Amino acid sequence: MRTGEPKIPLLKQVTCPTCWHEFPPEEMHWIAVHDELVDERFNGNRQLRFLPSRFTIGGMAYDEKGRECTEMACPRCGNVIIPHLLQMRPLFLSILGAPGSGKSFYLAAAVRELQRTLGARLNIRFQNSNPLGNHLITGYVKELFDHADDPDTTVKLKKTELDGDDWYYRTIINGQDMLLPKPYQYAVQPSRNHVMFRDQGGISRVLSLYDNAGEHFLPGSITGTAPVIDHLARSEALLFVYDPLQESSFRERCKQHSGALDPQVEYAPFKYPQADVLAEAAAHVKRLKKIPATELYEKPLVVIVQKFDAWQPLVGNALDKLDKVWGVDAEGQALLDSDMIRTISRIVEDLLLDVAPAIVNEAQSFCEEVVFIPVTATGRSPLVKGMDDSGRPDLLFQPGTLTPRWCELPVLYALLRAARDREGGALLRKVVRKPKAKRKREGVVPFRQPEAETGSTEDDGDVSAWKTQ
Ligand SMILES: Nc1nc2c(ncn2[C@@H]2O[C@H](COP(=O)(O)OP(=O)(O)O)[C@@H](O)[C@H]2O)c(=O)[nH]1
Ligand SMILES: [Mg+2]
Ligand SMILES: [Zn+2]
Repeated sequence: MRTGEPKIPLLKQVTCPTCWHEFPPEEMHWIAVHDELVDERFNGNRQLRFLPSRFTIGGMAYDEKGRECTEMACPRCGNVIIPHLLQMRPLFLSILGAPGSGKSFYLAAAVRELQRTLGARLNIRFQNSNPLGNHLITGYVKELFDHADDPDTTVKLKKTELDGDDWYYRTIINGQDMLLPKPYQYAVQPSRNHVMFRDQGGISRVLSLYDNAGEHFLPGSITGTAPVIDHLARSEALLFVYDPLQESSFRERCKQHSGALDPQVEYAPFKYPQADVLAEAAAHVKRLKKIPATELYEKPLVVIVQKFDAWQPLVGNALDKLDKVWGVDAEGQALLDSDMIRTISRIVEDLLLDVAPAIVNEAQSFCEEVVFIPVTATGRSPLVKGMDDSGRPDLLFQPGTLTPRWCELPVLYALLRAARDREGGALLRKVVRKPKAKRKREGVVPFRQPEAETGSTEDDGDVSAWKTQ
């Protein structure tokens, strides 16, 4: 850490984001560096994981051949534990949804938007905590958002596999082969201008995101040795990616509106029963949490209504206020207008109730708090170029031409609720509106809008003065 950075104390318990084992830091294993030191527990396929007894002055362990180690590992599953997890509490966020709903695209766009906006405009540092472990997402972001030298290049993302090593961690626990989901980890901390910079221990978090193959959420696909979706029960919020274009009623409604149609409206490459996928996830969470089927789950469910670019004609500009729901106040506190998010959520919910009500009913019978957030990961329709191996139209995009919208909001919504300390400090705070007349009398601190997007620090009059809660 640079000098002048506040010291964050060590946590009393570390949580492994791969197998969710909780253990005190003194039980941490280290990964041997010397070639000859392999781990019999993993059939000799991995470097030895061990409890060290000798350390360098800098606090690194020595392996038994005297080599200095740099990486730590979970004593249960053996996967790498990043140093941030010793100091910052984890915040698990599960991304779930049917195959083809746009989860991988969403994840890439969300990470890219969070990287661009948090540091520059919300006084929050969003750091890639695990460059090696996050390489898949970094690759997605690069593939979709980096301009290619050749303007005719088109790309698509690799399909998330059911058991590929890029997505899952294969290990042996108590002699049993296990397939565990890989977390993608990012540290979120207040930056220098944030009001909580000097006191950030309790509000900084390591975000752990999971990208499963959609098939894992289909009924009957979960087994005891592949608890690949058990992260659902650890999550602070469940992010359900819903693709309205998979519903024939929704496609019909889109066709009634003029304008260029997304190829996925003309022909849906995927048509999964998405409400059933959510129902299966709900049943799984309730089983793990031992909640009766009739009770509601306490964590929020964010239904991410994907591919907004394609269904935008159904709502016109009614959702555009989402462009201005975050900013910072005069003290540097990051703010989120969750009331406005809920207002927009009701518009989206009404549309779904009218056109494809099953998903709304399922969501309402799962969680106490449900919020519908529209997003587009691409801002535009894909191009169709022939057929793929499974006989579906091959959907491609020109890299560097994508313009995501609102993809950061589901994560900010989860941070608003979860990144808080016991003394009332918060990484993000909810803004409360005051009646206009009262605002004038009290001269409340104006809310600073994201300047690059609005081109001014003035609001459109509706939210001219904000106050934190
Ligand atoms: N129109 C539109 N299409 C999208 C968007 N995001 C993804 N898609 C399309 O949906 C397909 C499935 O997306 P993907 O992220 O691979 O789905 P996953 O199986 O849920 O991970 C992609 O091939 C894209 O063509 C979006 O924001 N807008
Ligand atoms: Mg995927
Ligand atoms: Zn573990």
